Amino acid sequence: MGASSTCRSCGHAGLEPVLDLGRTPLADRLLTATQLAETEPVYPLQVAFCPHCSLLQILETVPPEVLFCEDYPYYSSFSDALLRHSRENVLDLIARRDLGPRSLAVELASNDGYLLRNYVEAGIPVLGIDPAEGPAREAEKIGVRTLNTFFTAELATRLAADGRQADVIHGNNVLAHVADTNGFVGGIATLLAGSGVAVIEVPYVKDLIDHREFDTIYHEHLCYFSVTALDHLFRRHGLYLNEVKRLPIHGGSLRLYVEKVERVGDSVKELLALEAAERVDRIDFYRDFAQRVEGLKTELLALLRGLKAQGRSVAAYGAAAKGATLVNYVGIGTDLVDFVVDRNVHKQGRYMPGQHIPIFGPERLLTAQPDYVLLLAWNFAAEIMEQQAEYARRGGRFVVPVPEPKVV
Ligand code: JHZ
Repeated sequence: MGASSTCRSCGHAGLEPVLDLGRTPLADRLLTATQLAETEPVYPLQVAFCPHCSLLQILETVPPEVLFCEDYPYYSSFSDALLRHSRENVLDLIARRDLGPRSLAVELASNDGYLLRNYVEAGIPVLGIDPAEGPAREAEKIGVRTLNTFFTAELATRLAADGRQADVIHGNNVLAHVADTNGFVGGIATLLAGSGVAVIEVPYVKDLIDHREFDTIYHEHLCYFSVTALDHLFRRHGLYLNEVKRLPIHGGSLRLYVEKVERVGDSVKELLALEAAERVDRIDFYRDFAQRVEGLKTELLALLRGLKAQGRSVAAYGAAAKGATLVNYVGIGTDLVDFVVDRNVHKQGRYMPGQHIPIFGPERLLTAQPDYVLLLAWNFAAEIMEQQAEYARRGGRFVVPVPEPKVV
């Protein structure tokens, strides 16, 4: 663990620096009141590009046990949009792949069972795998059988040896989180049945760069994928990226359909061509990113300071991991934002890392009625603004920070 100087995917040694976000605390390490007095661990957050396989990545690897095991506060089921998105994905796959009671659907990083529950409802056997204790317990409660552990190449070998190969393997927002990228993808190849499909979602690096989504960079996210980088990665393990869809979720994601048989479709060819045309596979594409991120910081600070100078009160919505990067990099403390609200009960009563902004339930927006709410979970802006219609009706306004800070 610690800092690496070689590419996480291909091992190339000449990584090119792209962005340095300084030393930041861990994004999901929300503090209890007693922890406020303790020194918080901080880690360097530097982003670099591999000119050999095109993978954008951070250099620091924080041990996964520190990031994901005990007290991991992220529970997928608090977003209705994510639940809908996952359900549609599953129903589509059941129909397309003709899945039934003799099939097996496995999810890597199954969290609280938000996705696999849809297979359980349809009578299709499932296995969830997730190292986070709290979410795994919730999954079991709703009937989603879950192994509370990390998915590794060894675990894949054991499951396959037990005759448990999967017809579908889901992996949503997990590939970027694993330190042993090749071990993980090799494990997918082992666990996947010959005719099976791995359906993997990752945030898309082109959206990150195009829309200045720098706040999605934190220590949990080790890699930021392009189709070009993914194609290299899967081929190394005898897997083929045959179909890809661009999705709006999380600020712009890719859904990848990966199989053992090579039949690369137009969707993949088109995105590979687009990336080549826009030079996503070259350092050029990333060169001015640091400067554009710096620009966003200046604009957002000016906006918030301006509101404060006019005597306006500001709160924030979403104790999201990305919110931690945003408040720490931009330097937003309780001088600018009074409190954060979040529907996730496991986050309420805690404090944002680094800036120590207190977290409450969303009802606080109506009792305190701040003049503005900074949307730290801007990726769910539509869902949140709809829920907060009453706050808006009473005159409240929202500030969206990304891609350019604006009041809506
Ligand atoms: P959210 C998550 O990151 C988790 P985060 C993870 N790190 C990852 O990889 C990315 O997604 C892709 C709350 N909320 O999911 C819930 C409400 O309170 O955008 C969350 O705490 N009310 C694995 O943490 C937060 O906002 C609502 O109506 O950056 C959103 O966090 C909704 C919709 C959300 O991302």
